Amino acid sequence: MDETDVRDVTGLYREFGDARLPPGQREVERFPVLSMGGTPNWDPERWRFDVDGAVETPRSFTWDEFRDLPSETQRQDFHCVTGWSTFDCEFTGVSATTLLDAVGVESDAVHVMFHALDGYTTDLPLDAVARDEVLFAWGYDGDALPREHGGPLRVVTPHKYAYKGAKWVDGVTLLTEPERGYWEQRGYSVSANPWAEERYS
Ligand SMILES: Nc1nc2c(c(=O)[nH]1)N[C@H]1C(S)=C(S)[C@@H](COP(=O)(O)O)O[C@H]1N2
Ligand SMILES: [Mo]
Repeated sequence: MDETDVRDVTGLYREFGDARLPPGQREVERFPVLSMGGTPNWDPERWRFDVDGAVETPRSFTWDEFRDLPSETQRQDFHCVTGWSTFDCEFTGVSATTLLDAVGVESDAVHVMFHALDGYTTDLPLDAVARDEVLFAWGYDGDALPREHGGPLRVVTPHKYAYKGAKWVDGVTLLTEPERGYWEQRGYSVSANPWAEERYS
């Protein structure tokens, strides 16, 4: 990919802290795989990506329809709550702002739940989701996103610990009251700001 097509958002840490590497993290060279279970199967013909809840136009995208949404490539850092960070990942996909604009968020929406093919869920406040740097990514470093990293489609949240980025994502629900996702029900932070070390709640 042409360098000029990549938007570098690795400087977003300045919004949250002084150092690119958040406190208590160590940088790793390779991109580890961390999943609670196995890599789920997906069927491109039957796969649907559902956006529902407090939205003006609930949508159920086929794979082709989702791929037709405007997309971009960003260079991002990735911070796992277990203590490793990897820098300069190039993800290609649809930004959350693009997706939310496509469905129209209702005025009483305050929170978002992400759903995934492996049964994983994770939640964030709407204002933490409605950012250009939150990507629904299908590409990684110029190739299709590897299946173990969440292909065909995953969320990446460079401003949050990476458990906020659902791999194998297949749905998003806009909520009028907060609900807790898989790790959030098990004591992990809802807000998950790495520069404030919000690991547990
Ligand atoms: N569906 C799903 N998404 C998930 C997970 C998971 O187990 N299932 N693990 C989370 C955690 S804790 C991290 S650190 C990242 C790991 O992404 P990676 O395996 O691509 O490094 O995915 C997050 N998203
Ligand atoms: Mo993680």
